[in-house]
Amino acid sequence: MQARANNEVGTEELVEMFARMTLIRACEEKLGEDSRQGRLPGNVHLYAGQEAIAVGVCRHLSDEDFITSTHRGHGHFIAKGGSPRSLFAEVHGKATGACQGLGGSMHVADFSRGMLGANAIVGGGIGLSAGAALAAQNAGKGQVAVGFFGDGATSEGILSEVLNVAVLWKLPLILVCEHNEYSGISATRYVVAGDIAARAAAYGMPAAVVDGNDVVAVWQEMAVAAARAREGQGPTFIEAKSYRLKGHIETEMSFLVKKYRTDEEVAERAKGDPLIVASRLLTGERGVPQERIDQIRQDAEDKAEDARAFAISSPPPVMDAVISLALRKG
Ligand SMILES: Cc1ncc(C[n+]2csc(CCOP(=O)(O)OP(=O)(O)O)c2C)c(N)n1
Repeated sequence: MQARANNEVGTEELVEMFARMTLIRACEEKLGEDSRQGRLPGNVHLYAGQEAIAVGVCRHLSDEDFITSTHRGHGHFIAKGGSPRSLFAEVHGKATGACQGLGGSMHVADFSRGMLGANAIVGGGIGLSAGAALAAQNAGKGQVAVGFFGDGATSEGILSEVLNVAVLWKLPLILVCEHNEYSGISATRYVVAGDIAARAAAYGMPAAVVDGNDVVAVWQEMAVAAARAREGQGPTFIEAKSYRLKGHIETEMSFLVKKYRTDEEVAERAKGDPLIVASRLLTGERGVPQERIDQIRQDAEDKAEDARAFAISSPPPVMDAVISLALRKG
């Protein structure tokens, strides 16, 4: 996807992005239900509320480009073109999953789409994205790499190392910090010192702060960053400000002794839900009929339900596969 000369997002482009965001939300809602009902072998960290970031960024990427993700990786997986069926099957721990059911929610990956994996290590994806960017630079085919990470991950030392080397080597790297205001169950303002984007600027990396609830704003910023990377001008840092609508993990209220944010705060911030922002823009300024929006929602619902049914009816991993994959050489 190329940025248009005037950097405007066309209406059909916006419809496509809204559809992808809606699909991510439908998948997250159903995986959340599955988690609460005890159907999953592990926890899920849901991406709901941050869809505009993954979609606005990945819309500029092809299967040849790379992304690395976080422990909140379902949205990145779908935004990069991963199939809902392989996502659900993986999260349900089934043999038909993206990683044959051996990774689970925090390790969803699809190398055929350039999705190099969710990552249980906070900040772990940042280093991998730099490695992917170096490989892309060496290949010389104009590929780029994107590293997604949370605001909490900016306190990890790996970020400083990557900022430094990416600027020195002019890597085709885009670092996307998803600032959702919380680092686990701690408010980020208590655990992250200073200004996040200023850290990148201090290393000489162009840094932008963008409204991460506005897919158009993200798309526009990423258009500039991707063009810079593809033209060999080096890395860009994007801090996208958003809000995590769900818990840190879906079942957190079953063990937390005290709430770390008020219901009023969540309700207030839910008014800025990126899906609401995008659908308002489509039906208002862009004149898209409400029926088309409703149809997109229904399609997303159907795809997510199909993916869930597929996962539930799929077989578990077979022990032979576990052993042969674990011991595979080369
Ligand atoms: C290296 C490391 N330290 C601590 C943890 C435990 N942990 C898991 S998620 C998380 C919070 C991460 O916050 P942030 O990067 O802002 O991501 P968010 O959960 O807000 O998406 C922590 C501390 C971990 N998984 N890895």
